[in-house]
Amino acid sequence: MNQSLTVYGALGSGSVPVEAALTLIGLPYDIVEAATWDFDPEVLAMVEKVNPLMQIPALVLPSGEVLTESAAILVWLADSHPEARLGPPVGDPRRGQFLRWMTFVPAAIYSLFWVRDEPSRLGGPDPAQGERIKAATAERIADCWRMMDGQIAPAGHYLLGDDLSVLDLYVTVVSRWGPGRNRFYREAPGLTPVVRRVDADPRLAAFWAERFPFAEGWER
Ligand SMILES: N[C@@H](CCC(=O)N[C@@H](CS)C(=O)NCC(=O)O)C(=O)O
Repeated sequence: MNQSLTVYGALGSGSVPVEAALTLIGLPYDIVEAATWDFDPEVLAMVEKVNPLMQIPALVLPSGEVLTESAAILVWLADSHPEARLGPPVGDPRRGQFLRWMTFVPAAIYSLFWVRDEPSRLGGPDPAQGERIKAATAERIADCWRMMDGQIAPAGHYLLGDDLSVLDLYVTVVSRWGPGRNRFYREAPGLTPVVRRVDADPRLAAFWAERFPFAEGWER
């Protein structure tokens, strides 16, 4: 039996907040690099063994149990390692809002990338239709960030207070995707200092450089 955790993930992908949480907790893990969006049949066949949807992230536990769904993995990690203070525990008054926003990010925003990354999945082969889908989903994502910004007033350095939580890691990574960070800054000025703080967290500097590098013009 493999004694360590294995993350099926990829550079810049939804596995990055999971890997960041593992880094902050200090848990060793192996990575199976699997950029699913390249549609390499060998990579997809490998991922399918742990996730029939052929999506990353997936976390394989030493027992062989598999967890999929980024939000579930993040909440599970926070709950399993209370000493790392990565999320309000059951009974904490912030728990409801924690679960609310941990669900909102994948339900309202992340799920749109299934079509954004490959618009022909819903729009067919017409490139013009693909462009319309890209533009419409960009607007929807921007609306969602604006709505979230209107509903959360960070009560400390981070979204839920003074402890960095997996919600901060999640929003920081997902807001780097389309329509891009500059748009996020415009739509969500209240959340902006938080993601900038997480981008600049010295505990994650080496991790970001390796797994989601700040390349020239990354904010777009
Ligand atoms: N609901 C899933 C979504 C995962 C997801 O969309 N992952 C992307 C990479 S960031 C993927 O594997 N896309 C390939 C595909 O959907 O075919 C989660 O939150 O983990």
